Formats: sequence, C-alpha cells, structure tokens
Amino acid sequence: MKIVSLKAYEILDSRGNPTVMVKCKTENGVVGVAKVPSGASKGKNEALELRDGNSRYGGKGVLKAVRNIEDEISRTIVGKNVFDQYSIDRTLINLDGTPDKSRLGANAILGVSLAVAHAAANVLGIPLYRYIGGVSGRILPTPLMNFINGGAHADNNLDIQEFMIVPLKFDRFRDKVRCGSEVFHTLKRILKDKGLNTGLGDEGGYAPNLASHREALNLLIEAIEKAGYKPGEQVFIALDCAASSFYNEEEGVYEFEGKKLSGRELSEIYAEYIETYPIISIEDPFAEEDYESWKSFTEKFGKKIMIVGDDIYTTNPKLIRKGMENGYSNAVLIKLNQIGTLTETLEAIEMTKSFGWKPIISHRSGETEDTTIADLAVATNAGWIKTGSVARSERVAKYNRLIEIEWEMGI
Ligand code: 2PG
Ligand code: MG
Repeated sequence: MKIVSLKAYEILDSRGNPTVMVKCKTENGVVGVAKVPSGASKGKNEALELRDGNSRYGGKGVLKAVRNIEDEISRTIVGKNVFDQYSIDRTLINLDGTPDKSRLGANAILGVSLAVAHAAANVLGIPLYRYIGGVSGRILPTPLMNFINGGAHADNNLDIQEFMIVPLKFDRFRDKVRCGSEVFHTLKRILKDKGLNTGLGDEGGYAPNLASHREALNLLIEAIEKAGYKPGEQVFIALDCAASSFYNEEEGVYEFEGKKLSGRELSEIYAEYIETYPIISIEDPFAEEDYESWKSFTEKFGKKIMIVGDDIYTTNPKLIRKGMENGYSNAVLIKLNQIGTLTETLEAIEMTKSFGWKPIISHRSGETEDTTIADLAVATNAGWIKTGSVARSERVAKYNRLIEIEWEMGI
C-alpha cells in the first residue's frame, strides 16, 4: 500500500510552544496522524529538535521542520510501501545524515515515522498497539503518576523534578487510574488545608513551595492514606530527580536544598528516603556524566528499587548498552523523540529487556493529545508508563487511551 502524501503543520504543544503535526496518506485514502512532544529537561545526547530561531514564537517556530517534511522528506518517502516501517525509518536516518538528526530535525523525522505507523494500522483497520505488538502485546502498564512537580517543570523551590505515586497492586489498569484520581483529589484538600498553593505544574501535578523534599514525600503518603489506600502495600512512590538540572558542572557538585553536595552525599540522602518511604523507583538520581555515582548507587540499591536512566541514555541503544556493560542502572526511560524514529525506539526497548532491565515508556513535559505512547506501552509489554498527573487533557488522553485498550482487550 503506497504512501501518496505527507502533510505537515505547525501546531501547539501543552506549554503553548509550536510543535510538528504530520498526516500520512496512502493510495486508498487512509490517513495516519502524529503530533510530536517536546521536553524541558533534556539529555545532552538527545536527537535535535529543529527550531526556526527567528522572531516568530520567540525563536521556537518549527516551519523549517514542516518544510523539510513537505519538500525533501516527501520526495523520498512518497511512493514507498506504508508497511515498510523499518526501511522508511532507515531512509529517514540516512537522508538526514547526521548522528543527532539535526539536519532535517528529529521533530520532523519522528512525526513522519509515527504518522506512517498510524497510517499502516489504519489501513489494516486495527489499533496501533495491535499493529506494533501483534498478538503478543497484551500487558497494560502500571502508571507512574506525577502529583508534585518541581525542577524545570514548575516555578517552585523543589529541586527534584517529579514526585510520583505508583498504584501497583491492583489487577486492572482502570483501578490504578481510579486510585490515582482519588489520591490526587485528596492531596488537593490536604494542600488547601495547609494553606499551600494548588496550582498545577507542566505535567499536571501540584507545584507548591515546600520546606523540604521530605515534605513532598510526606504529603504523598498522607494523601495515599487519607484516600483509603495502603502505602507500601498497594501504592508506592517514585521520583525523577532530573539531577543534571541541579548539578553544577564547573564545581562538580549538586546544589540541593540550598547546600552543595558531592555525589556520595546525595546518595546518602536518597538512601534515607529509601529507608523511610516506600520508594520503588528513582530516575536520574545523578547528572548524566557522573558515572561513578550511578554505578555505586546501583550496586547498593539495584536489587531493591528501579534505578532509571533518562538523560544518561536518551533512548539510544548504544548508550543503553554502555550502561549495561558498566552497571549504571537497571531500568531505562523510553522517549520516542529522544532518538527520533519508531524502530530505533523499539530497538531500545528490546535491548533494555534483553538485559533483564525494565523499560518505562514516557511522555515529555511538553505534550499534545497524541496517544501513541499508550499503544506503544501495550504493544511492547513494557510494564510501566510515565505520563504525568491525572489532570490536563494531554496527560489524561494517555490514561483514557489505556482504559479504552483494556476494555477492547476484554480484561
Ligand atoms: C523527564 C521528562 C518527562 P522532560 O525528565 O523524564 O517527565 O521531562 O520532557 O522535560 O525532559
Ligand atoms: Mg526524566
């Protein structure tokens, strides 16, 4: 089934910044649509998001990426078989010709790669998770729900970027969502009673100023309990420290809660958190270049919790392999736009699993209503998804899509 056209549009993401939308049309008139997300706390090795850099949208326009899709990429991809996903992705990578997809833009390339996959699924009349996962994609992921936002995602005083609850011990996905929603609303009441701000951050979690990171953890525990759930039995806690964002590269120290800390001192603080709270996962506990801290922390806690590499791997199979060889972590955050094509993302997931590590399929802080990651999580049996809070439609869209898939599967 031939691709007959690629159309691209400059649209907005959830932060009001421009991003890329792509429509791929096949010869029988079927269309596949994809909308590309965008991060705020980025790894240094991420594929490059092409921005115009002129006066429009404060330099963030994506008209160059749009033009690249409609000119050069269209000329190469139109006429190809929509089912040749691997070969289309390879063609895009070769056409770009740079290691970080900076010539055509990873936003342009990912938009096309995903629009092609959606078109292929639509031609077959099957959902995307079935197209990607075939009969083997069947596991609904456990969500890591970000209820307190800090770091680069909020204007408050929290260094740690994401405080998440993990409703784990429930049979069905929709029960995990219900638990999340109940805890979220209970947390709002608690914040209100304490006179704390209930405004939301970029990923839909609350973003109050707090006395310490421990206060954030205590608030989550209180909310879980007051909502009628048992922390440490049914509901757990996960953190994304995004530590590169509070790492002072020149001095080689972490600027955390107003102090300057070494990697070892920061590890000790995390160790205390792990002892006190039912933490099952810590993402980016250290800066992406602080390999020694990653390694010794994983040696100590790798058997007990998930230690998740995001900025350190950027969904890049080569970097994930290096992490495995050196024992940096035991889990990998998977973001389509860090690497830039669907098939490279699938390769990263496969590799992660082949080491016995856990993949966590993830949104970006700048999102759209696109729900590809929900289908991807089911298709690959990833087991985990991180897609923000239960408020704000760009986050909720993913939860709703997973609820729909669960019903469709008859679970
Ligand atoms: C992260 C992500 C998503 P951003 O650090 O894991 O939560 O944030 O998209 O800003 O990189
Ligand atoms: Mg992260």
